[in-house]
Amino acid sequence: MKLFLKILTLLFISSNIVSAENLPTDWQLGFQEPATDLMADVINFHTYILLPIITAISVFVLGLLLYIYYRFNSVRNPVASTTTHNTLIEILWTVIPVVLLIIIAIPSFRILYVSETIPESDITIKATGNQWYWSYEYPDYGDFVIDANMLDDSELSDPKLRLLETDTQIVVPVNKVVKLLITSDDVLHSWTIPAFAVKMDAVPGRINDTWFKVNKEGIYYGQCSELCGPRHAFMPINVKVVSQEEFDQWIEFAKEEYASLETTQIKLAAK
Ligand SMILES: [Cu+2]
Repeated sequence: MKLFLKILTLLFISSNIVSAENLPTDWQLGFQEPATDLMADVINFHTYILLPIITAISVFVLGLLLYIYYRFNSVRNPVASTTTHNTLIEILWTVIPVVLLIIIAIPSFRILYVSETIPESDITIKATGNQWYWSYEYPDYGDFVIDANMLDDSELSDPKLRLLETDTQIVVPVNKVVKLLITSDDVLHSWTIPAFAVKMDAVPGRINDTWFKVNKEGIYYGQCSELCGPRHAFMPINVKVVSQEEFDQWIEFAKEEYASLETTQIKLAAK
């Protein structure tokens, strides 16, 4: 019982703890720190609405089971009840779950609506999934292509970045609405950054769109989240969020740097 209480307390506490960096951490149980208002809403919804409700339901059902096990076993209750109906209880066990589901549905649909409704965007980025790297285009700024390949373990600056760090990053300005167009060149992939509450399938022959507005500068990490082949776990996603001035400088650099490069795609096609 003590152990059970300890686990329950741990679960409750951990759900409120967020990791200090924009990285997953060892033994992490809660979410990463939110970098968008949307992710903050998702975490609040989880921690203050969903978790208390499901915990209360689980504890209540467990309590009932234990009580029945104790009170109505053959020793304490040798003559079994022949009751078949209880209208009041039947109404209660129908109405209470309906009310609970409505309480859950209202904030849940609100979050879903916000995530699906793209506000007027300041910048558009197109992300294309490839086996097994992501390539990015900035259609507002010319026709350069950035390929982001995972760094090998030997190239990492920090071992914590294993399977997360790429050779090039996409850069976006802070506090600006970024519209993301997502597609694939081969099979299904999924573009994800947990701290942004963004996860969108990359589907060949189709363009999906989503958006994010990051409120803190920094580097954010994600990974392909749709099983796409043997190197599915080796096509991470990096987003560097910087000030508008730094972004303007970077765009000038990127136009030169990546326009002249033979992209991985062209290299592969030539093989
Ligand atoms: Cu993939």
